[in-house]
Amino acid sequence: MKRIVDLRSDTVTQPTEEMREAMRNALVGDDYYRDDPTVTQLEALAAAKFGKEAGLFVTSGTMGNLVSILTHTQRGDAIILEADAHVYRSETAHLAVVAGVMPKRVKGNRGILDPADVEEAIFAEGVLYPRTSLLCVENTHNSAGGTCVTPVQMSAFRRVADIHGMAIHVDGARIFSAVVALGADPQELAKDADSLTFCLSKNLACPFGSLIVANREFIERARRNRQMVGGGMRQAGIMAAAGIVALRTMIDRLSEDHDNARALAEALSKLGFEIDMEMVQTNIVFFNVPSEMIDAKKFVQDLGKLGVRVNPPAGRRVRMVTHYGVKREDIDYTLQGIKEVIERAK
Ligand code: TLP
Repeated sequence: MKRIVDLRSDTVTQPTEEMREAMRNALVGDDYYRDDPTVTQLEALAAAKFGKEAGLFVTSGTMGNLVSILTHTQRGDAIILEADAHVYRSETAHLAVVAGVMPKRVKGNRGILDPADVEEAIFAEGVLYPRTSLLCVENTHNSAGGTCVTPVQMSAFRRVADIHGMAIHVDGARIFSAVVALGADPQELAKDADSLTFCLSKNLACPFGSLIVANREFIERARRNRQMVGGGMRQAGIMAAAGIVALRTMIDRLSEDHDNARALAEALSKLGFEIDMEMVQTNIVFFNVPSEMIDAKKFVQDLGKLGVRVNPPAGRRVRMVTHYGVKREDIDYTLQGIKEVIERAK
């Protein structure tokens, strides 16, 4: 059988055997009545991991971000986020359609905001201006190539936020990649955030779900907002069971994905692809396909024929994501395929 290497995203991961077993055996109940012991356990575990009081199980990263934003803001508020933040670019405009907030985009350096620029972006006080109630920080930053926000940078955001009465939400869809790459304590990384969302269904390889962690009062209000957007769940322990396994077994291994991404990036660079190696910090590799080498669309299509799956390029820009389902031999196979494809295009 032809090898398939799926580099489209870490969302393509299959659950581990241990997850499937835990899901099959999970104790469940109606979570509306707070009767699902497995959901309750996962929420407590997630909160403890980040040193927060409480957690809330939600269906997706998008829902986690939306519910958090709804809980922090009022309609008509402004929120500050990095210019290419996932919340802004890739969440179907829920900021506008559902939350009714105004995004104020600030360009970061490789996705990382400068606190001085954040401060400058805050609207003045007065009847003319929206209230700037929230700063959203993405860690790791997806479209900047999986770059990490450090605890020191978080503290600098906190100082600005405190001066201006702003809350901080972290879109930590891949926060555990930052934890592992920085060698940081998750509590240290989360301590300056008022709320944080992380995903189980990406690099941690679960089939479903994300969590919001924050203080108890925030989580109670977030629970109402989750209900409002249709995210109230029943016997969700079936899903939560996989999350409990993930938090125990899938974090330390992320360094393997990071090493694979690094190896892939270094080889791509040697082959003549344009790549900013400083952006390759975790499991995401972005690079440009030089047009004189091959047309980027053709490059992706030809790789697909060899079983190497990659999302369609944005112009000349291609993304490859490493994950639990990609072993070192798959990276070697991918590189072999890339060499073949560019050789044939000569
Ligand atoms: N990222 C996905 C999607 O863009 C399809 C991907 O393949 O990378 N925050 C960040 C930083 C994300 O990367 C994503 C998803 C989300 C939020 C949303 O999570 P989901 O897909 O669970 O709604």
